[in-house]
Amino acid sequence: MGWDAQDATGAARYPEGMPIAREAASVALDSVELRVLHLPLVSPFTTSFGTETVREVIVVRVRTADGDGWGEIVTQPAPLYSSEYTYGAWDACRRWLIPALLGPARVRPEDVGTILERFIGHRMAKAGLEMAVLDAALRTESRTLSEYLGAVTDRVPAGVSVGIQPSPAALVETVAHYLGQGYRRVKIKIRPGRDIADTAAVRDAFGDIPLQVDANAAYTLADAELLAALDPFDLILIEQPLQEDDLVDHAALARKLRTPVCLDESIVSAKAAADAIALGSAGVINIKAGRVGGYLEAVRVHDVCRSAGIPVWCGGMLETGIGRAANAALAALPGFTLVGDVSASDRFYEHDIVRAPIRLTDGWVSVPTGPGTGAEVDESAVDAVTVAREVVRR
Ligand code: NPQ
Ligand code: MG
Repeated sequence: MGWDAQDATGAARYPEGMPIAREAASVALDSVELRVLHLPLVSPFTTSFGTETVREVIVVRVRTADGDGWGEIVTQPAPLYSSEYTYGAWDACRRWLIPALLGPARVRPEDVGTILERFIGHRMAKAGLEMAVLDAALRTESRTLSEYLGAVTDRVPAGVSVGIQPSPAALVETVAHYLGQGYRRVKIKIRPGRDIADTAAVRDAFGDIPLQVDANAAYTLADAELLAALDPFDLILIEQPLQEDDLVDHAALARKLRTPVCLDESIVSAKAAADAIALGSAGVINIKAGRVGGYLEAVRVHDVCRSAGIPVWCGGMLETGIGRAANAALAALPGFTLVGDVSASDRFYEHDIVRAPIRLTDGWVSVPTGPGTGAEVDESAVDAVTVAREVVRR
């Protein structure tokens, strides 16, 4: 590497503007198509910020002189997990991001971030556009996303994220169901009032299984003593206990807990990861390409963490088969030493929009071997769940 992983203070640093070693073909974009899909969930998914019964998601199709590429914008209908939301991303894409992308005659995937850099935020929107360009570019070269990103394995262990259930007893039943399917690590969602007893119920029922909890920012530093009551359960980690912008409070909390603190919502870039590591706010980091603005920035987060000795795992956003394939490729990078929220499509969907939905084999997910993301989109399946569509042309 041409840069120092650590500065004089020992803090992880990632220099601005460092050229990326990986390089894919450029594509000549003709148009970008956006669709809002409504994909029914097999069961409601409840977190500390609410319940979803339908996955509203945006898929992106870029059309190029040499073929199409598909991406996915992982926003939710309302700005509850992050400030982004479906029709905010939609508007940012049609009004600003896509016209900027259609400016140059040709774009390489590595250029997308730079072209969109002057627009602040909107990382999930940018990530979905970059994914579609990456998919199109890699397909022209018959290259896989996993090879391009630097994957080192051909399968990744599958973990499951279990939403808040009506009762601790119902949670035990639900967890039993997923363990029966072969999942190798369980994450349960917690919120104030549904934390200690739920965690205790799962430990009591299943003993020593690999277990972690996700609070989705539902607590404050004043809850430190309560959260310390999770320590005896020997959890792998507690994910995002405090608000997105509470890096200093997360550092204070981490000093009071034996359970490692993992950040999700707070880590919006490689710079944010470096800052969190420098402050002692995170002993573990969850990487989601959407949250950080794309798979290329996700690799930069991975690189920062790996240099600093911080373990990472691949998060999930209830992706369709498109994002699910890409996540399996990302999770195969060497720094992903913890089991991620990499689950089978049927964890969330009865009918995915791809021809070969991600499935489990003995608790593992295969890294896709087809060109681009490796996902082959079933256009009639997409049509059947499309609720809005717009094509932006140059
Ligand atoms: C997390 N995901 O790690 C999230 C956040 C999340 C798999 O636990 C609809 C669409 C509902 C995306 C609920 C998992 C969602 C969503 C939660 C993402 O924090
Ligand atoms: Mg999370």
